[in-house]
Amino acid sequence: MPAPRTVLLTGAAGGLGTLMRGLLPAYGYELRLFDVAPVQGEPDAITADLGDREALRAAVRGVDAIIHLAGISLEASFDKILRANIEGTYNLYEAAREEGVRRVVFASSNHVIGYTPPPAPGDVLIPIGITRRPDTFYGLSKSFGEDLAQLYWDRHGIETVSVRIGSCFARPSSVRMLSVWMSPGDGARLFHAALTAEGVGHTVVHGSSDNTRLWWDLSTARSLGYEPQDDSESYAAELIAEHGELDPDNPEHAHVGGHFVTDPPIWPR
Ligand code: NAI
Ligand code: 15L
Repeated sequence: MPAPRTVLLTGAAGGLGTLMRGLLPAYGYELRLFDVAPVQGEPDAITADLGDREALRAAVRGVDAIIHLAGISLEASFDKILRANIEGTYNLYEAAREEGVRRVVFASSNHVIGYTPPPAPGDVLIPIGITRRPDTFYGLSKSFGEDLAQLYWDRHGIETVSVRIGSCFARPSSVRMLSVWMSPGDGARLFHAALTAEGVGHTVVHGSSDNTRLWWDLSTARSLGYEPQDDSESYAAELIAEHGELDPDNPEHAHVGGHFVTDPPIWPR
């Protein structure tokens, strides 16, 4: 596969999309931007909903690869998740198939395995193949996205790297994030590896920095060529002084999904 150059970035107006708009061009990518919200300072960005199949098809036409970040990024009602994350991701893969795009990087989430307990210090890290235990309709939609990616690889030969992102923000803001944080710089390194690694088929990876308190195994991500450079530990003293250590008897702390596990479900539909 020739190295991709033109990349469609969906969700370009969001937090992660904004970080990646700043970082990915340094790797030589030309980004085409897509979001239902206007992208500030980017008059050429495509403003459309993932439900608009014609707009999506035009958006993917001619790109070498897609980084799919668009969607609802937190828990929401099932109907909203269904439209944006489940149908929206299906629409994206259909557009990729129709237009011959061969590589997708899918923003999956740690909430696919949110009910998993964190490993105790010294225990084996959580492997990528652990049974999925979504903690929300949101996590369930990311699990669907991973299965959709597998189907489009097996049936249509579209390759995907599904990145189960921990927390990708400028800096960690909770003690939990000391374990799951992915620095923006490491996020860009991982997306670049996911765009360029050869023969990925459908590969699922955990997405984090090389944190001292890491909960999951990054070896699958490393096998793509990802070499994380950052560690959240430099924020540990400050965050622990403010919030205290995680308490394994607190249900929010006893699962990797954190408050997603304990927040009340969002009803009605
Ligand atoms: P965000 O909520 O800031 O950005 C999501 C973007 O998607 C928004 O700009 C929104 O307008 C757009 N969007 C939502 N529904 C849409 C639709 N129907 N059509 C077109 N655009 C739509 O979220 P963030 O933090 O930037 O996350 C980006 C992606 O990465 C999301 O898919 C999220 O689930 C995933 N992710 C992010 C993590 C993080 O730490 N930031 C962790 C795990 C996963
Ligand atoms: C996610 O999947 C969310 O999109 C993000 O906003 C964070 O909440 C992150 O997970 C997390 O678990 O910290």
